[in-house]
Amino acid sequence: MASTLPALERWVNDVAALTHPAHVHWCDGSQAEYDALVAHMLADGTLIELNQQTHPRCYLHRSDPRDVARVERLTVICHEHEEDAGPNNHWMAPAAAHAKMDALFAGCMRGRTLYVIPYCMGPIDSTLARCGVEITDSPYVVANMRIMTRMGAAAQARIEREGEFVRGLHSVGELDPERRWIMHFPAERLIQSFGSGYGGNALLGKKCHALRIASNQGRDEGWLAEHMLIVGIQNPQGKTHYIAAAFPSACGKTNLAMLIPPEGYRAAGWKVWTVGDDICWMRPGADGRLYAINPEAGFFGVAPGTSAATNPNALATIAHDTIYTNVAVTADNQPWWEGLPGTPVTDWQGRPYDPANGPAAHPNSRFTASARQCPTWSDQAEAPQGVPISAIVFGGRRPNLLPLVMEARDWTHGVLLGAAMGSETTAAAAGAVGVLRRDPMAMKPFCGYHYGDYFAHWLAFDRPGAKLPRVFHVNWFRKGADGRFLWPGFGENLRVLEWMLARVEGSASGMDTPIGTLPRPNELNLAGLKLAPGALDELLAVDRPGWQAELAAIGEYLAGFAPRLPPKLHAEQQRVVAALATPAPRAATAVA
Ligand code: OXD
Ligand code: MN
Repeated sequence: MASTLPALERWVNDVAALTHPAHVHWCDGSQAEYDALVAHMLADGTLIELNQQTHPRCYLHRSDPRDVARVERLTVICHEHEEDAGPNNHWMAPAAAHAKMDALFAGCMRGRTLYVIPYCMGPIDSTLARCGVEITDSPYVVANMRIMTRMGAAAQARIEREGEFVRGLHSVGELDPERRWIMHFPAERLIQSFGSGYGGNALLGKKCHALRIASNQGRDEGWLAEHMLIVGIQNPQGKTHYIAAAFPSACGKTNLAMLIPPEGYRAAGWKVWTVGDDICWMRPGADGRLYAINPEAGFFGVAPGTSAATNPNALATIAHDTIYTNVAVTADNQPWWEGLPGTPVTDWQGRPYDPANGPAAHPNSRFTASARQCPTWSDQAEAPQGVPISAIVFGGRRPNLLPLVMEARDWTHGVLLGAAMGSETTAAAAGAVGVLRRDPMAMKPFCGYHYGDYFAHWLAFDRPGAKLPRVFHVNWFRKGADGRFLWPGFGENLRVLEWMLARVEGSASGMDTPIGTLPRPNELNLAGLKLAPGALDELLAVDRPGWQAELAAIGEYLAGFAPRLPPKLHAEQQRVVAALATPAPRAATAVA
């Protein structure tokens, strides 16, 4: 018997009976097991050794070129009733989905090894953590799961103690895009993924469990599973505030989580601590504050754009013991992507590099590295109780209108700011890039139930005794008339975070406007920063006609969630509409 938990043993046996693997391997998560898997993958070409002098224990995986990103149109939430999945999800009836998946899985592991991966999302001894078991026929998935989760014997022991786990069944199948589905069965706490080896579709602990299934678990149990980084900002007095921030995929979460303070800040003693770069689980503590854990143990980050200038901490993190996927390589066999110095000789598909074929590295090429390798990894990241959150930040890629930063007047307004989030699409998902789409709380691809119910769940945290974080909205991507970014971003974003923390501590008054509280221009520390003339005014301006149109568009978007749209959220949108219709008081000079 491989497990003392009959339900786990039975499920593995049932899956083996359906898929007919040649071998079954229960993963213990040991280094020896990882090394053996890597050796096996090097031998069969799944992994390619990179330059071991410059990048010790780093390997490259080239995926099937038709399998390079999450596929939202094939990602399905199978609630019993379609209304429960909401207009924000693709839906299939559970019985139909099971029939489809059973047919795909039948005999699919013939000649392959079935790996059983027990894992824990979150610190192994945290009551906020939740466990799962992924079954897969991909050794690449096993190796990535070992980096991304607490995987192996300790997780299995917890599962056997608690008797509960999320089940995830994955097979690469034939990697045929026509035979690819990523199905979620929230009521059964079950995931089934077939036909893809790409991270977000195949490392089932990440998006499938920690967001789509966990959002359902969180709703049922009174917590939040969010697409957010968690970062600790330590001021020169030694006080650390933790901030959770939601941005859509490939909008800089990893960079913000590992931010390097500008020189003046460093000299003054500011420090930044990374707790997580992608997912955040939050729950109210006994003192009424929200406490957060990062359920992941590693980073599955977007490589292009990561450089010594943009994110030196990430570069240090991935200098060793890293799996690279779909990057290019240099003549001396180092990993390479757009944004790095040097020249690629081989592109992400293994072809001699030719600019006529497009970028050398795939725009969604990735690195997988243990969070422990990050120079700014927080000593609180393993704290079982989590870290208290002082501020929640929403943001997206908005070339115009949205100011650099604004603060919600209260929690309800904050929920509206999150629900109204929009962003230009990126390469993290298949489809057109650069198109504006609404992406509430950056959860559009990840919320495992009806958005209307999700907004209601958020609103419900505002209850007697709650000491909720302040809520902000930022826009690092605002462009001027010449099409250039108005704000330099990256480390300079700390200037904006400092203002937020001043608001949290009550030392900045801000300026009330109909859309929220903005910094007074003298409240942002701009010492040592060269902004283009007029840039700050533009970054902090409130374009009333533009906002009136935006609020109308938000209202129309939210109406799509009726009849489940919480009346309180509709009323809040109406309140802002009314505020925009009242003439600007003379003091609010930023309002045009
Ligand atoms: C990710 C994503 O991989 O959001 O984190 O796509
Ligand atoms: Mn993400």
